[in-house]
Amino acid sequence: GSAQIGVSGLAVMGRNLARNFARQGYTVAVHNRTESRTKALVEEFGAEGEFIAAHTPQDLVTALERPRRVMIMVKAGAPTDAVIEEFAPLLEPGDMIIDGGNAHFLDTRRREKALREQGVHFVGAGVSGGEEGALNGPSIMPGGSAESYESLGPMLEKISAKAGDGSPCVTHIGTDGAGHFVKMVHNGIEYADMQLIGEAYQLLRDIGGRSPAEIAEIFRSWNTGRLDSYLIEITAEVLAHTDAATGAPFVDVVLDQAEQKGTGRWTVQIALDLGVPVSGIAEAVFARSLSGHADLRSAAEGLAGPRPTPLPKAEADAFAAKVEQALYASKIVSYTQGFHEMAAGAAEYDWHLDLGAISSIWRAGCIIRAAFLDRIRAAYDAKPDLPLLLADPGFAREIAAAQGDWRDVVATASLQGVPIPGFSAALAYYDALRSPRLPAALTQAQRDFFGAHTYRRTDREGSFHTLWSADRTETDA
Ligand code: NBP
Repeated sequence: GSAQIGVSGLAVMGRNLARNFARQGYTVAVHNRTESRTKALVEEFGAEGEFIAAHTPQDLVTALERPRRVMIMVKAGAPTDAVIEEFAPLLEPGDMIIDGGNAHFLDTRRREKALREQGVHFVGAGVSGGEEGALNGPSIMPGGSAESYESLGPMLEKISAKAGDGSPCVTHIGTDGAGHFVKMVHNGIEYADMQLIGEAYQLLRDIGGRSPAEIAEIFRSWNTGRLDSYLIEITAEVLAHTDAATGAPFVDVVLDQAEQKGTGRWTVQIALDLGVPVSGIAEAVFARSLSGHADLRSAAEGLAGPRPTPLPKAEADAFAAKVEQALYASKIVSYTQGFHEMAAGAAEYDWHLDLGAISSIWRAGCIIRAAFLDRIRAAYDAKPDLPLLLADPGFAREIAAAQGDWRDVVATASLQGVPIPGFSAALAYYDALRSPRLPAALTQAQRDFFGAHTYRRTDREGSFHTLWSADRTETDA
């Protein structure tokens, strides 16, 4: 065979990735369960490069040079297993299967282990950036063996997005499921970013008294500063958009019930398993979930509480500046939590995650791309084992400067009855970490009281239990 790569699964993502490879000069063998998609790709885009249309998995494998690289881009879950089962018997030791779908990293670990026994490299690769990214350059997070990256890396570097400094937005993340794990956390952070932006919007609207078009202008100005990011940019575009049918601001005609495909939920589920407090990401997932409970929301209609009163015009600009501070500080917190989850995942699964390199491959090609990621990169460059991102001297200084406004915004929202779970959870996380004493001491005492769960003391080593139902003397546990 003469093709350098095969792509099986030619819905939006697979088709665009195949075109991206072809445009970069690779010969691409293409295959899809339903053959009409294969035909359509070659008919519509065949002129963009060298494609070999494969009727069957065997045809695809035959078309490939060795070691073979088969990228599968099908619906995550059972379809991925089905496609792996079709290809695996056709491959030889040294060949590679790359799963570019949104697989759960525990599935990727299982698949990698099974294929390794056969000598086939299985590369779970997170691919971010949606269909546009797939075509013009995604951020790619490949896991799998270091050996597979030697063969695959240069190709992925070619098709990947390039950061402002020209470096490719792909790096070998780590073995087995590391790539899909990091992609999962990326998506969790994306949920948090979107939630925080949503809260800023609601504050500017309900308390700031601004129209969607005015808020679009505010976001545009923020986008020239430290919040410069793709999500802020598209938020401004959405808010400036008018619904053609009604002439109303577009955002006002969209039903306010958010949906989700699951990666944010996974981020929180795994964080719970790892014991990592990702409260900001969790609030973002819960906020989507709450919005979708139309039944609960209508049952709550008319419950007591304030309705926000917009500030006088003269105060609105100052308020917007405070919201920017609160948004930025909360963003630092949600990235801190996401990076903590990656460090904990690395410890649990024995990966060597380079957190600075990971932040730098998110600078282009993915949904959370932002100027901010250069700052994170710099923080890990300065201190690769940084235990707490927000304690990096630069971020700590910015939070110190932002916190007065952050507290003001959270307090104002609370008094006015505007829900901002992301901003408040972020602030609570920050204050809890800073607190010299936490009520966890009381929790431990309660646990010892009702369940003899024991406690440790501040003044002596060891575990202790108080005989609560007897004479309340303390015993060594
Ligand atoms: P879909 O997730 O919609 O999957 C459709 C593809 O899966 C088609 O090629 C379909 O073949 C194939 N397929 C299914 Br469904 N069941 C199959 C089976 N049992 N055997 C063989 N093929 C099967 O495609 P997508 O939106 O292009 O996404 C592909 C992957 O990339 C997913 O894992 C997705 O989560 C991930 N992803 C998507 C985006 C995005 O923006 N859409 C972004 C990042 C990652 P058919 O044509 O014969 O039905």
